[in-house]
Amino acid sequence: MSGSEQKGESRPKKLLLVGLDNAGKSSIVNIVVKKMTDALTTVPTKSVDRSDIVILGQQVLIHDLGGQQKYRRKYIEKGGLQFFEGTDVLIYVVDLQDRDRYDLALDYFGKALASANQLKISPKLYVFLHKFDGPYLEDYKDVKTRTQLECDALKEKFADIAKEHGLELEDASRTSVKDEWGTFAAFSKVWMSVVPRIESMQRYIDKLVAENEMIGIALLLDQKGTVLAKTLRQLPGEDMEAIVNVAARSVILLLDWQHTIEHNKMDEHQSAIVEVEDHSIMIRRVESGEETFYLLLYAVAGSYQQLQERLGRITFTLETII
Ligand SMILES: Nc1nc2c(ncn2[C@@H]2O[C@H](COP(=O)(O)OP(=O)(O)O)[C@@H](O)[C@H]2O)c(=O)[nH]1
Ligand SMILES: [Mg+2]
Repeated sequence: MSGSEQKGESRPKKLLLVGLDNAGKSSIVNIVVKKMTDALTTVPTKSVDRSDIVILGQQVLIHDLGGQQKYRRKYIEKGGLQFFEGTDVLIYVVDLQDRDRYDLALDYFGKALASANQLKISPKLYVFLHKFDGPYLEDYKDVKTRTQLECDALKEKFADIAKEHGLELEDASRTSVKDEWGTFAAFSKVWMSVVPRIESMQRYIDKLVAENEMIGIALLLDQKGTVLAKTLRQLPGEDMEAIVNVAARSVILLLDWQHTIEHNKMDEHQSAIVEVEDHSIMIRRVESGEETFYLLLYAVAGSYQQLQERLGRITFTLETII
């Protein structure tokens, strides 16, 4: 047995964001950390530079590797290898709107993978095709511009470079700071790979929404208000993303309410309906062993009463899964 993989020891996982300068790495980290954790604070987010978060007891370190030329040289030259050491997940961010530097971006990706090869590590690889917004998005939607084809070709090039280095791309997602939940969703695949429990949670709430027409949104949060999983039903004419934001913010109310109201005031169903900005959101406590989670549901049809009746069964299953 190898000594490097000690059982029961949960060493911190290292996520490395790599990409040229200005690609959007810091912006992505800010969004993800904010979406995961800052539903907790009513104070607007200060520019977070947090790179150390704990998800379900697993410590995750997020390192953002500067992409300016002088640093790029430093990272890939001998001696700079320590930046890649111990990387569990490498997220490569490329600016879709910076077409002039696609080749440079691909080149840097190849060099980063060469460093991984040299260290004999095989991090999970994700590519974020970032800044998928504004004029680029307009072009993308317009078939005549062939931007979609160009985007697919770029993705293929990343996949090919990965293969050349004996690695495989787990996923390539289009992301934008203008779609915060979309960026969060792209990142949730990354969380799943470092914290496998999240995957079963996500699968469960996907199923929950798929099987219950009245549920428009389901979010699963931990006790600190960290969003662990999210599913939403796309409904024409409804801005579901906006409601997700409202729902996530209802956690603030939840925690206030926890502080002011005794636990036993929660009704026998262990649930409560919170009114936030014209929307009713149902929050249900889920106990699993020593841990407490919260399931947030937003009903688009039917009543919460109907939903509540089903919830006993739903949360029971959830408790056994997580
Ligand atoms: N249009 C657009 N601009 C973005 C996006 N993400 C970041 N930016 C801008 O790109 C610039 C560089 O972002 P930053 O996160 O500092 O990049 P980094 O150097 O890779 O860390 C900043 O001016 C951001 O506001 C995006 O999704 N869309
Ligand atoms: Mg930066």
